[in-house]
Amino acid sequence: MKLLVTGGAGFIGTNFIRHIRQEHPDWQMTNLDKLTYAGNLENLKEIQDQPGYRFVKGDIADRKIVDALLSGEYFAANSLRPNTRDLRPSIVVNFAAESHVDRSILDASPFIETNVKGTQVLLEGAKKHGVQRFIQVSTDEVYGSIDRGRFTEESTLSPSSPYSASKAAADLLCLAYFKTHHLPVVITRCTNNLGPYQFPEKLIPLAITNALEDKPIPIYGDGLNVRDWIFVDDHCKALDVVIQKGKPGEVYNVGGGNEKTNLDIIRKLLELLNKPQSLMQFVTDRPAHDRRYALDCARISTELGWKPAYSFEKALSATVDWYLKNEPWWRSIKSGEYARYYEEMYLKR
Ligand code: NAD
Ligand code: TDX
Repeated sequence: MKLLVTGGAGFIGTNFIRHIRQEHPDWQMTNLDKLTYAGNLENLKEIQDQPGYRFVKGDIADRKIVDALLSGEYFAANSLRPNTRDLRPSIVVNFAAESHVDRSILDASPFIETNVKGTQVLLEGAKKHGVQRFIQVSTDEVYGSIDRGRFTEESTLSPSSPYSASKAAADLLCLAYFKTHHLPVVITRCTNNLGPYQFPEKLIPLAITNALEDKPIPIYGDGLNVRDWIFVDDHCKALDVVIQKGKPGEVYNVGGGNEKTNLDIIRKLLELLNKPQSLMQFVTDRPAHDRRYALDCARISTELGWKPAYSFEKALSATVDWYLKNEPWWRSIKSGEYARYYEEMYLKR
């Protein structure tokens, strides 16, 4: 297997690259990442010099670099080693995205550029160079909010934020390339991930790290919004199965089966960290804040035999442990450019 992984220096991409190294050491991987604020090569330090893995800094919306990578010319031009000529990827796994809803409310432009245009550039390159499987890593947010019941893969797309609208647009482009050009695209729509290496702008790492610094944890609205949480390892295992057995043109919902309100989570985290509940601070709600996400994941379990292994409790305590043990990782992020963004976001509320 020869994979082009995009956005591999971000949260889920990092965990995925580590998972593949562990489970399939013979698979070749090229990681194309623009290294935005969310990309961090520190995450892959132990892997960076291993044979079979290489990092390329670049933008998925840049036709030239995508074309050079998917044709294999990039490797021939950049290395004297003759065996690198044969590194033309047969599989694309597209994680690269602007991924934070709050940022998409402040400025949607990078979301359109990367999530929509970038995906289209990758699809076009994949079509031109005969890629055998194109995995689009999508999200449950494309369906919008649901008060009762669960979304199936056939549910209508009804995104609420510029982020989820850009992901829905990308999904529709992927399906159009399947129908029009028979490009073997498979889409996964996963619920909220938690685990190591998540950028501390997202609820769980933000709450853990703020609590460790005795800083208030902002709770949007009444804190009763519900998300279904999945440990990132379980998501990576689902993607591994989809790469090997997913049906072209198909969409697979991927969920952890752990519906929690934001308040449930923050209360539990403060308990685990032995910090006072008074650190919770209710702030103005996020505009168009989806009330509840819930997925029916029967297709991936019955057709591909995948099921999540982690309970929410196990996932949360593994995540807390990781942040406790990796303080320099999150401290360097929180003391840099991100600190200014956070102050601005938080003071606005
Ligand atoms: P992330 O923000 O942590 O990482 C995104 C990565 O993409 C970063 O390394 C960044 O540098 C890179 N990137 C951004 N723009 C790029 C571009 N134009 N070209 C190349 N690289 C670029 O995101 P994440 O949480 O790891 O999410 C990965 C994917 O999974 C996204 O597509 C997201 O929509 C999807 N997803 C995330 C979750 C979640 O809970 N985090 C759930 C479901 C689906
Ligand atoms: O400070 C906060 N306070 C708060 O109450 C933050 C950052 C979030 N929240 C709430 C909003 C949501 O109800 O917590 C919930 C989770 O928020 P996020 O961590 O921002 O995630 P969400 O908006 O649910 O989207 C995530 O899951 C789906 C990822 O960011 C997306 O990339 C993925 O597609």
